[in-house]
Amino acid sequence: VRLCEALRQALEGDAGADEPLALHLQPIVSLREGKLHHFEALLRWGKAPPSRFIPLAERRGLIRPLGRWVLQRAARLASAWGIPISVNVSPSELTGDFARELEQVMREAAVAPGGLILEITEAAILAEGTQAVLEQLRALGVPLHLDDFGSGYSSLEYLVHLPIDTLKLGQGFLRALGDPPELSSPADRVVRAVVSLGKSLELAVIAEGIESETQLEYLKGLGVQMGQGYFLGRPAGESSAATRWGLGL
Ligand code: G
Ligand code: G
Ligand code: MN
Ligand code: NA
Repeated sequence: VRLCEALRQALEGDAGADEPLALHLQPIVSLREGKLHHFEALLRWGKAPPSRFIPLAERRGLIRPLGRWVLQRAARLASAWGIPISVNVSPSELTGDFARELEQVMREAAVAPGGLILEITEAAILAEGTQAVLEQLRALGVPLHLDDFGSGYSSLEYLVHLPIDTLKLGQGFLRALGDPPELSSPADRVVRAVVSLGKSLELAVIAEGIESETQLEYLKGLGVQMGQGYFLGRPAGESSAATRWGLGL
């Protein structure tokens, strides 16, 4: 309950809040040119890990205001920097008027179409009642990236029906491959199969969790378009990210 109260204060931007909310930004890089493609926004709140306070926010009915805070902040950065930013959304956010609220946030911050990207999980797609919202988001032209692809219960059917643009290949694949990646191993075969699935469905692929040059070279060799991971850039606060990537703040 105390943690919940503290989170509420942080959300209200209370001067009394011990720990303010902050966004960290991690680059997603196009592998061929090594160029920044967009940033993923990762919510930070003091030392508490998101795996702790996001479920708390969900239980306590704070996930909508928290998600809104993230979207507004990300929208302002995307607008100021002229770089798209992807935002993680929980299944419970994709209900009701979410699409209209997002449209309003984008309008207020004057974000270009495509300037805000949503990262959704397989759980969100399978959850009751999210389909209508996903269709509305499609109608608005909001890019949808499927996060942690391959880590849950993939029902491949939805890839054909849903307005997804991009698959984010979960870190588990690179972990399973070993470093250097072991060719012809089961993990290698699965990764190749997923990359070719992406190609045939005309979905871009982002490989997550790239931690070394050998992993990067392996993925480039497979024709994976984009990557994310400590080797390409760690998550950093707003001003560090702006400095590192030469963006005006
Ligand atoms: O770097 P990292 O520990 O921050 O992220 C851990 C998890 O928290 C990831 O699965 C990520 O998707 C999730 N996460 C990070 N920021 C947000 C956010 O703003 N909203 C939601 N719903 N999840 C987030
Ligand atoms: O679930 P999602 O993909 O949204 O979570 C992203 C998480 O992955 C964040 O916690 C981020 O800090 C973490 N992350 C990003 N790059 C790497 C990496 O190269 N290695 C590891 N171990 N974690 C990473
Ligand atoms: Mn993500
Ligand atoms: Na992910």
